[in-house]
Amino acid sequence: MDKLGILRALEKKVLWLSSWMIHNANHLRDNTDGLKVGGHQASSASIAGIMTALYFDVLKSEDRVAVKPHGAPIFHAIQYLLGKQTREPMENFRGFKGVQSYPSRTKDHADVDFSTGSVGLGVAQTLFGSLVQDYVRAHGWGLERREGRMIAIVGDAELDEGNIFEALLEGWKQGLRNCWWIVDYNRQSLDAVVREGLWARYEQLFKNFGWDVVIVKYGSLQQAAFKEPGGDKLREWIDRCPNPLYSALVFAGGAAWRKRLNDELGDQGDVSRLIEKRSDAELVALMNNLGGHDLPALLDAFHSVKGDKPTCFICYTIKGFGLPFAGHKDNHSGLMTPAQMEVFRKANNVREGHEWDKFEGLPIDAATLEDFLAKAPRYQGGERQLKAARIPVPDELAVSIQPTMSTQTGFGAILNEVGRVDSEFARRLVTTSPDVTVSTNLGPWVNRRGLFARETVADTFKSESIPSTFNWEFSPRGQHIELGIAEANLFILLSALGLSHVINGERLLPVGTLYDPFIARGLDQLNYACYQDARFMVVATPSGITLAPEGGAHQSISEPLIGLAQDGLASFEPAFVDELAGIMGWSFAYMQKDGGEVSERNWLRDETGGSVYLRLSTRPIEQLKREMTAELRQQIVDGAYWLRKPGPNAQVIVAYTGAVAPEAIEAVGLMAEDRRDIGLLAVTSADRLNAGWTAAQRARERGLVHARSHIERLLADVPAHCGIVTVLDGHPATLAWLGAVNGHRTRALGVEHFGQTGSLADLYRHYGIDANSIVAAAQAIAPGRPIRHLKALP
Ligand SMILES: Cc1ncc(C[n+]2csc(CCOP(=O)(O)OP(=O)(O)O)c2C)c(N)n1
Ligand SMILES: [Mg+2]
Repeated sequence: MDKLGILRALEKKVLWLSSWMIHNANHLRDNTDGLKVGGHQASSASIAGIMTALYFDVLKSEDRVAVKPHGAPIFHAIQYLLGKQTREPMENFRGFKGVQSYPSRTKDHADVDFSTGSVGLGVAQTLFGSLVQDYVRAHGWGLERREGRMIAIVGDAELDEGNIFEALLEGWKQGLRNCWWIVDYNRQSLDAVVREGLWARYEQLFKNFGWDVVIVKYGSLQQAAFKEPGGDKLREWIDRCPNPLYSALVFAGGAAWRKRLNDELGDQGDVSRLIEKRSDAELVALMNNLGGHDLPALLDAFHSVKGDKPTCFICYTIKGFGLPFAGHKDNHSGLMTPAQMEVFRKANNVREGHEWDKFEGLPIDAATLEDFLAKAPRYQGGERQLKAARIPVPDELAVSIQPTMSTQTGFGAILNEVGRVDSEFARRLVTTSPDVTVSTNLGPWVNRRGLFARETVADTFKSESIPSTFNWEFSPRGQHIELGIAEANLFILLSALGLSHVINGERLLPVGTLYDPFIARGLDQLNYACYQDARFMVVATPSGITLAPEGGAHQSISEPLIGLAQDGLASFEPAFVDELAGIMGWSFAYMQKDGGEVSERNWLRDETGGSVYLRLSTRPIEQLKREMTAELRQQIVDGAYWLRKPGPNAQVIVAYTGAVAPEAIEAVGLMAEDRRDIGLLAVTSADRLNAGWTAAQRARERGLVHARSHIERLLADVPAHCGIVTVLDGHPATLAWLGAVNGHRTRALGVEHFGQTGSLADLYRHYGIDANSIVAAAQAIAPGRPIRHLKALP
């Protein structure tokens, strides 16, 4: 049997297994909750041919793939045939611990290169994955490995997602190579049939950005028919036929094709005979034979690409190809009925009870198929999920602390110090920013380490001897990747940099900066990066209403809650630069931990690691003169420490986070005259405190009776009647939960409404986070003698 025959048999099997997997989950498996299970038989069928050509022939071990999310069943079926997936999780598709609805690096225990799910993101991930591969190799790492192609299988409607075009532009700027986007051009989205002639817009667009475009429109049967007498007329008809009509005829079948073609091409000599001489079945085979379902056409297209130019393949397909609802515009969530499945089973020669057998019903013997699969180029290069050693991180990141300083300045100073020394740690650091490099204080680091580009570009201002604070020279050795203003790109680039250890086998320590409010602009991308366990540090600065004159459009309110709730991201908001230095040192080690399940004993993910979010400020505040002990550093990392420990008769404590430290300190100072036992709690990470508390409670409920979290220990001696005033420049709910730890009455101060321009004093007063408001809140929840200094509130 020749290769093509084997691939055709495997294509059939892949379609069968994917359809059966979905059928089994929806119709056969016990359904205990009455919820629809779902799965996309039609979208999967659409890529059966493309995926067969790729995984069984075209892909090499070093290639990396993002599969269209709802085509996951095809991916799982292929992995099963290749011996990388077992039957049980497939029987449990979309069930607990079963194979996932959308390919997942972390949840599928199979060989997933990039997770997908939120359409558009996996596509951009391949582009940035390729840029990162170039970065790694330009720095002289991993050169013993072959360069991989980064490949996305893209739904045509997926191309409506704007993030793809943001990525495309960035790819052009950075000289993208080795990237393939294979568009499943079935001309159907979830709801509808797509606009006519989209392919031509895409063709132009991709070419404009320096890509090659390969249109895989006609299958080999069609190509042969076009060469017959009258074939050119048939081809013209196909090219003229509107998308919805073609889809409808595909759905309607042979008789409908014949009628329509006769109506429009009858009595026209050669072309009429071309149609007449075919049976209905042959006519269907011919008209359905679009390039994206034709293995010879696909193999030819993929294998013809030489060189590393980015390439977009537009593969014409039919949604639901080979299934009863092929071409029907409502087929997105369509499932074959049990009766239809029965017909499909018989058509595939699958005996009852043998539905999961790998080679059941194929016209080729098992030994031949096994042998072919064992030789698939995809698995000829050893282990595909790579590992990289940890980079040693100094315990203490050096920084010289000025008497008055902001955390943002501190951040720049710390990186500047790191950049000064030629250590492995410094070499593996890579920074990036969407056009806010200078304004987030990365300038000194970039001056030392340079900008990255594959080709050297001199700084014209420097060569023209025009003085400038910043050296803007690009070279392959540079360690800062400058992005255009697109926060979505920042997070996908961080996602790609942060997976380098598993994708390229070379560890990077990525640090990305942006303004805090614009996290929301790339939030889905941030979530996506965390979901696939990429490891990075995102530094968001400035933040809150503290950037007062900038006004409400740039002031962030909800970001601390994002930091609290985002899985896979440890969030910190330090007030002082010595805290920041401790947190950053710890973070670079945390980013390198091994991953895996979060266990009850591992409350703070300290064994499994994750990414880190630092919310910083431009407000210069007076620094504390103190010794940074190991114990204090640990408390800072765990999320809080007593700046002033409350006495046994405390009536009130103030817990603050971040840039409002001076207000909290001032308020406590004012109150201390009358309330000697007052306490002041510095909260450096509401996120880690909260995670620890939740996990400790859960652990106790499961029998670990001695489990205590950091915040429980800190509050253990605070008397029951004591009130807590919490305050931060962000949404008050971030710290409001502190009262629930031990049942203390709590008043949570913060910002709930859009900010506005003003001076710091104006705004802190207006939003009620100044010292006066803190004192007033304390008076209200823990009445004592009125404080003399208290001013009337506005
Ligand atoms: C960001 C996002 N929005 C919406 C969805 C829901 N969704 C899943 S598939 C789909 C349509 C995709 O159409 P297309 O890309 O053409 O793939 P096809 O189903 O035709 O294979 C939509 C809207 C999603 N997964 N992600
Ligand atoms: Mg589509």
